[in-house]
Amino acid sequence: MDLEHNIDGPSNRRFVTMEEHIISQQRNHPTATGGFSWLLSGITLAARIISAKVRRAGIIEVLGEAGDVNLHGEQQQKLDILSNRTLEECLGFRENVGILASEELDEPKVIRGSRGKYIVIFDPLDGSSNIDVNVSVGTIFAVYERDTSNFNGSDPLMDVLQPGVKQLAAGYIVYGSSTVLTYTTGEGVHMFTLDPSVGAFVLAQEHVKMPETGKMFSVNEGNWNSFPRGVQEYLKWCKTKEAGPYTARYIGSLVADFHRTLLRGGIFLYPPTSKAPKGKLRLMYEANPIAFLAEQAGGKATDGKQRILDKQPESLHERTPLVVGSKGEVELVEEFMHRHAAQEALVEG
Ligand code: AHM
Ligand code: MG
Repeated sequence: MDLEHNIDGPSNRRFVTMEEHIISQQRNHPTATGGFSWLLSGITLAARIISAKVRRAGIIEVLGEAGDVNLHGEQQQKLDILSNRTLEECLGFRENVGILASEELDEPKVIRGSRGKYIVIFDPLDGSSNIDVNVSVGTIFAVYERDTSNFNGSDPLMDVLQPGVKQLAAGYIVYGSSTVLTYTTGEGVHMFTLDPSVGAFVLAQEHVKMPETGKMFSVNEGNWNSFPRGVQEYLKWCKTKEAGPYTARYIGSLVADFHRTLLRGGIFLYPPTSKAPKGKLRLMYEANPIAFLAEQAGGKATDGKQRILDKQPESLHERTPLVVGSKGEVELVEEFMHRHAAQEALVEG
């Protein structure tokens, strides 16, 4: 997209904000009403507020456990609860948002009985335990359309349980050394940096492409003993002379680990383990939006058996194994997994 020619008006301004970018993208869709950009601007507003709270976490005493009492005798609130409330408030003002679902809510929430046609599902502050040690955290979101034939008092959970392939938009915000927002509406992946001096997300990179291969793996190897054999064999192979040199990188914050993988290439894995036999990460607000972004950037995402975006969710908080990253690297892991699954089947048979 040529933004210079898409954005009207006399301007010598050298930057494009996220809101302007969305509007200019919508011009490619003559039937668009602007409602969708209104919704996404609710997410950018929440992201700016959460970013400010994350940056001031130590100062305003929102670290630690909810329920603690701070120096002033006030009830402390965990930053992930505050982030959740911020998203609920910012999106709740958008009359076209019908249902919100979040890691912090047991069940989907219908907004003021609204008939809004969009569903927003989010992890308000992923990796929040990292915040106590000043490591990057993030917000992840996915937007779906609600089945309007279901408006008459149907169970909102039924509206929410859609496979990732139906996402209209997805993205994340990483609160790292700077705050970066990355989103897709199915027309490529675009990246913005929060400029604190103007309080706006400014376009940093359009049509981000993930390198097709990349010798970097990202996995919690502390769980090695309970990884599936195929994953163990892939990781062993990465460390051989013939394959190497690979680099290991693991932050333990999905958004930050994925952000690096998107830009540098390589692979992120969270396989099933004995502690989390179905994987640790959540399908609806972690794996699906990340998988949508990965595919839009030319990468791939699988649970080891099937494409993440094709999985039909059974529940809001269900977990999934996740292997995501450069297409070539994900296919290599798939090969290792298939080979070893076949060998194991032969032994069992
Ligand atoms: P959370 O939603 O409780 O923050 O957990 C999700 C996080 C991800 O950000 C990260 O990829 C993963 O947990 C790390 O898990 P582990 O500490 O087991 O390696
Ligand atoms: Mg999370």
